[in-house]
Amino acid sequence: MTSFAKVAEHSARHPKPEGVTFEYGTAGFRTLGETLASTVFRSALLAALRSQSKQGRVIGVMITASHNHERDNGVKLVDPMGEMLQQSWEGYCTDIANADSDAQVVHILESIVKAEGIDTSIQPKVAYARDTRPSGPLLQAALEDGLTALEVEVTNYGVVTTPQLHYFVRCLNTEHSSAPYGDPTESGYNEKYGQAFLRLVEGKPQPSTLHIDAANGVGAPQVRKLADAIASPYFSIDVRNSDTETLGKLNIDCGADYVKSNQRPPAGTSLAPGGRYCSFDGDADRIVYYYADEHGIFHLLDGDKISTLVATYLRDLVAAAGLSDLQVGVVQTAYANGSSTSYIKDTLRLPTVFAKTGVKHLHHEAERMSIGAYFEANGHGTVLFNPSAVDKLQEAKPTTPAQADAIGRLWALRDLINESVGDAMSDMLLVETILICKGWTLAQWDAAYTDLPSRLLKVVVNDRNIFKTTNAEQTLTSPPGLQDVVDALVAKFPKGRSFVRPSGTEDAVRVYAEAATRSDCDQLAYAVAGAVFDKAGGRGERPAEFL
Ligand code: NG1
Ligand code: ZN
Repeated sequence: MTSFAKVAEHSARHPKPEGVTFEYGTAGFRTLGETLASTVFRSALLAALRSQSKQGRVIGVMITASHNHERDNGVKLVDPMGEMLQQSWEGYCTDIANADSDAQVVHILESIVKAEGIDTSIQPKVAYARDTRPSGPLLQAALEDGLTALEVEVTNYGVVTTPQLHYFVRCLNTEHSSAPYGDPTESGYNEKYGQAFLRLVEGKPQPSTLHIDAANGVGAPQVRKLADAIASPYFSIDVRNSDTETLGKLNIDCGADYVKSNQRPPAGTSLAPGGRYCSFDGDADRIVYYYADEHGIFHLLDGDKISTLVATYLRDLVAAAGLSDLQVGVVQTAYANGSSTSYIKDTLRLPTVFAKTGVKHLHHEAERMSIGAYFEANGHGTVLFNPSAVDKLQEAKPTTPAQADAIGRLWALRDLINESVGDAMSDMLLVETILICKGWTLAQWDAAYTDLPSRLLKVVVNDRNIFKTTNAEQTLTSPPGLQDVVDALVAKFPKGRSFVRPSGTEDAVRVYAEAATRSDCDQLAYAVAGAVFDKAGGRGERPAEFL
């Protein structure tokens, strides 16, 4: 029987900072690392209850702030199949993080036990890890104190990527099932993905070196271990921005978020024409590729380019396997470039839907498809095989060697993909596989369609909670009248599109715009951002670079 007797005493060691309100957002809690100890301690308590509510299955806890600044940190819970925490529990997280006293922390735990009908005699189990941030060790200690208070059975994975932790959780919970996901260790991870990769590429021409910008984060040591496990010229890599020791380097002037937001290579990287480059973010769940053409012009291959590449490849394989009733679909968010959406609909003729920002929303939409590829434009995404698709693959009776080969490749692809969550390393191996099999350069991959110029801006306002949206976050319902202003501005620009939504991870409002030309796009973006600033309580400097 789990007792809450020790909770108040342990909780007193991690006082909640005065005047701070915490919110479990799109990717868990995320804020200044130095303010997070109480929240991480309390997240440990909730992870224990969540585990008991899931009959003692393992719940994951990851301490990371992804692509954000090094002084930030965050914590999120991972559900038993490696997916994001069920949304109905996010409110509990927010409530307990904001509890004003140690007694209230205990009271909230008791009320969750009651509301969820939790059997507290079940042994709770939690697996946890952190990224390379300097505040990580202290927050980990707070987490461990919470786990000790509830006598949780723990597995500490140390410093690993976020998707590795998701993978471990899924492995731990399927270990003794009829479909074990894999060995729940780092070497099990490297083995599973590395072997699947080699199965798919062996016998094809070998690619040139891939230059990987690891954002000075945890992806650097981990991708090196992956390469050691693969130990093949099919995966020849050069890891840059791999300094996880020096303070102040994580995600600074490098990494997937920098490259995508600024649409330029990491600082200090000159791109050799024909060279192959990619960037991870600080916890290695996002990846973007890029190259320079013969004129030295930078070209970005973002999450939309990855999802179209992957969806095309899967569609062709499914057809080659003779499994025409297996439908490949694509899930995007409103941040997907308009050209990619048109390409999926009009050229690939595949079903596509828009989900709200945040991978949990995309993941749920993709679960509804036979084979669903979901990617955010920023490079976070993966592919899901619906259980009915897996059954069809199992029942498939190939009548030709070509069909048998395609079915074998679909199985190998399923092993190559981290289905629990978007994973820079697994996605990288997937992209590499497709490029190797097609014998394509990055420019050949890029040729499918041309992105419309786009711009993403941030506006700081007094209260971002007044911003409410509908229509997969593309239409504002509040503040009143602001959507009409956006619509009127959009109407002025050919191929114009713009939308405004509150960020789920930062205290700001995001403005996205695209249009037929760079100049139109920038004018539109800054006009919308200016309108948000003027009409909805903008703070600081008015966004007005071009007007
Ligand atoms: P917010 O801050 O809600 O826009 C950002 C990204 C999301 C997602 C989360 C989690 C954009 C525009 N937004 O969310 O796609 O990745 O962070 O990290 O890229
Ligand atoms: Zn990340």
